[in-house]
Amino acid sequence: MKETPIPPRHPRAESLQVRERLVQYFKSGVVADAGLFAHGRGEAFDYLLGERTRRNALKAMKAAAAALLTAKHPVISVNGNAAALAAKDLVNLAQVTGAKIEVNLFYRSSERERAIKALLEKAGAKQVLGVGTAASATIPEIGSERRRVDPEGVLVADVVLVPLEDGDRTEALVRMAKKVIAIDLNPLSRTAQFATVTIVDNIVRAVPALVKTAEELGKEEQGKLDTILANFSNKRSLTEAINLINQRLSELAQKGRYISISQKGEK
Ligand code: PTJ
Repeated sequence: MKETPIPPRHPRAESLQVRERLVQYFKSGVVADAGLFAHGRGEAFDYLLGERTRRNALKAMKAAAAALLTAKHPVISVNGNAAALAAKDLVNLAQVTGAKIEVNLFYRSSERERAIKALLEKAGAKQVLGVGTAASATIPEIGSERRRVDPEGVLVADVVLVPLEDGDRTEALVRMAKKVIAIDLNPLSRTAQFATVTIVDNIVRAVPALVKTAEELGKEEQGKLDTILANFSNKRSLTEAINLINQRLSELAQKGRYISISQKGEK
């Protein structure tokens, strides 16, 4: 497949490289066509957040790691965008937390299921649930193809990580008394609003940071992890994220033009 080379000195090289990765995985059948739009929406919010991991996201990561580490049946649900952008880190997270990995798609097709499973296995996953006839259970509250889940995975899970979701399933899982961890750059999305713990950050930055947090918290006693989780308020965390965007926009609005072109010789 022909890739578009991104000049490394391009001022937006990192963002363009991530975009190119998604395009390539779209062409190879991992990412749904709607996944490209979803990414664009995420990019817009990342701009508003200043394209870096903020303090409220770090706090949410601690709560998320505590939830995964203290869960009886933690499951990481993987869709096309998540596999394309963070397969290796998601596999690492599963290893560190003892979580199972399940493929769960909104735009489900057996070809995409298999392509995502292969990508996860290439990244080191020993077992991938939810593929083919393994997704034999259903969550009746969900209208979409996401209702099909693995009886050994999401169905029996007490904690589910759902990076890049659509809100319906999050709502249904919370109604089923499961703890839901979301990674979503948009603090206003239904997923972000319904989840138990929302990490408002880019999946590309959030998952490796979550692995590190889980490694550190993995050394702590259960009591400490329970306290971290009990002290976390998603409402407060979302307020912080929305306030951050608000303040940042107010500051930038004062300046109007906030990027200037440096002249030759200037630093
Ligand atoms: O692979 P499938 O078939 O399961 O389909 C996956 C998509 C992403 C197409 C599907 O879940 C979907 O339509 O999602 P939505 O409703 O567009 O929601 C995606 C959310 O993820 C939006 O709130 C985006 O802001 C957010 N988002 C997009 N890219 C990123 C992101 N959040 C974190 N990191 C990103 N890189």
